[in-house]
Amino acid sequence: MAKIALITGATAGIGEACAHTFAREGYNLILTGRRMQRLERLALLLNEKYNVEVAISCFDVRNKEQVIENLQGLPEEWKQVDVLVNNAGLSQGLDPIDKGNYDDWETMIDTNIKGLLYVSRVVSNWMIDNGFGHIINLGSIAGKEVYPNGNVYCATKHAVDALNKGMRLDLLNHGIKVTAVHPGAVETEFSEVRFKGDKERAKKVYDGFEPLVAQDIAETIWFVASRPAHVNINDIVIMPTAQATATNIYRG
Ligand code: NDP
Ligand code: 8X3
Repeated sequence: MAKIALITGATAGIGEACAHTFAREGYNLILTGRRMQRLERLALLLNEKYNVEVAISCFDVRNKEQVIENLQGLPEEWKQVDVLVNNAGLSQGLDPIDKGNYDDWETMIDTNIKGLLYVSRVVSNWMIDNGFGHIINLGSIAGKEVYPNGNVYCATKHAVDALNKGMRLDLLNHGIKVTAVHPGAVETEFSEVRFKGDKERAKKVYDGFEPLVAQDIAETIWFVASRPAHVNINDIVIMPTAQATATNIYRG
């Protein structure tokens, strides 16, 4: 029987690249996100290209009831999840703490921390019942360092780092693997979302150096997921060669 990967935030960027990569490796997929049309298009494409089965679950990770209802509503056979990629996440704004936008703060905290928790709560129970599973959490270099005006986004990714460690401890006796993947700059829709659709400003983030692309992270996640059963990679930081720290980028 084909293995199953559940990928949150599969409508763009790293999540979408993970969907392609796991499908290429023969996994059936549960893909989630808020943009139904993108999910439908991707499901069709992956089914045709790789002959894998794809289930779609469209919800906002910030809405606890929606998360529980949609995931628990999946047919039982889809709950045999081998790999959960906790990828859905975002940054909003880049303001100093004294000028921070309350809505931005809440969106980041609700998505990156609470959303990840809601999904993990449901899926970790399936994994416990199944007796197997691997949770891969998308952290960030922002979860290892704090940079000017990154305040709340960095706090949410530090929380992911802590939750990653906590999950590993709590799920240890169930044989469930837990890994965090922490990327530096990856050119996706991330900066466009951070700067609320300002494409010019978003593009500048990646000016003058070669950033990572989503596929670089998807291949890393696949590497982590495909280690032998007795091997767990706890934590991995992956940066563009031109980036030494969150703010130290060599732009030629
Ligand atoms: P993208 O903006 O390209 O993709 C983000 C994904 O998250 C989308 O599929 C989006 O789907 C989903 N998402 C966002 N909010 C919600 C929500 N409330 N409910 C459900 N899904 C949601 O960004 P990336 O691919 O770059 O980001 C993926 C992850 O990687 C994030 O956790 C990010 O913090 C992390 N990361 C990114 C880095 C980068 O430089 N790009 C570096 C380090 C970490 P939809 O809008 O359809 O809901
Ligand atoms: C995304 C990378 O440096 O913009 O998590 O925080 S950074």
